[in-house]
Amino acid sequence: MELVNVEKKGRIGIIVMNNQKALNALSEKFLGELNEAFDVVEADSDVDVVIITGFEVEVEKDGVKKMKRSFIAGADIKEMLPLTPAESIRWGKVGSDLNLRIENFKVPVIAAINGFCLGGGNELAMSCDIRIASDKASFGQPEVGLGITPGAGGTQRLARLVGAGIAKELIYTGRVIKPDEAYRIGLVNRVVPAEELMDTAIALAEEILKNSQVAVQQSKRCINFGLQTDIQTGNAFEQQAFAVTNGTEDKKIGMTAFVEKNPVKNFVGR
Ligand code: DAK
Repeated sequence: MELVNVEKKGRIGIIVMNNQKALNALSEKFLGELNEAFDVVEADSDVDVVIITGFEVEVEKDGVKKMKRSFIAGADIKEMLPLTPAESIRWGKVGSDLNLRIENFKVPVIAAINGFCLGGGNELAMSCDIRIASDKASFGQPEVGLGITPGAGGTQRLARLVGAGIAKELIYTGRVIKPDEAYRIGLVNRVVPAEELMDTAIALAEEILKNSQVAVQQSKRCINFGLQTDIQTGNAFEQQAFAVTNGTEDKKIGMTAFVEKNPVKNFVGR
């Protein structure tokens, strides 16, 4: 992969998007590499949480040093410009499918949003389980200003996350908002200083990793399923997950530790 790096820290897979020239704009090639990066972490059975973030490098222009960073500055406008309606369906499927893949990824995916998080970038971030923002990030769905609608779940996931009224305001205006507003409307879970972003995401991942991963993954399935159905069907689905976790070694480990007044040492993930 040229534009995406995959690193590993213990049981955390870290995907770093590194398409610096285009601020991580989502071209077909870049999306292909992002899929490959998810293939890598998916194939590694030791990885129980994934963090996805963007590049951050120091650059010098006219003798002045500054940080250049981006999460994803949207879908690649230069690639989209010549698309016909028919071509846009094939082209758009790659991005849409990747977001569904992330949303349904077996293990939790945390977006550590370090910079521009626009259009298709915000759509990808919203497909992640949890979003942590740097104070240098910016968010928006600016598609209508380019004459198109959001196309990779923006109208659907933004309305579900922040409510229809706020989603409509953001999408109709295309306004770009700062992290404090993103936090206020519930688009991100928290905002931290840029230099603390990765440590915060890793600490959060480690907090998740202390628990039973069967139970975490079953919880993820229940929440995602429940958001798309009525409460009775959602509760029935949850009952199934509860039954699954009641047959695991992790349940014995967790509950025995409680009853014997010991801390849980190690869950085994089954
Ligand atoms: N596409 C292509 N290139 C981009 C880009 C983008 N979205 N964003 C930035 N770049 C490129 C710039 O063209 C520039 O390249 P060169 O000119 O140097 O070759 C380089 O990155 C640096 O950008 P700037 O010079 O503009 O950098 P600044 O710091 O001045 O500004 C910016 C950064 C992020 C504010 C600005 O670049 C910007 O406004 N970018 C566009 C943001 C935007 O409108 N994004 C939304 C795009 S629409 C779908 C799935 C998804 C979508 C649609 C359908 N289907 C599944 C159907 C999504 C649509 C979108 O995301």
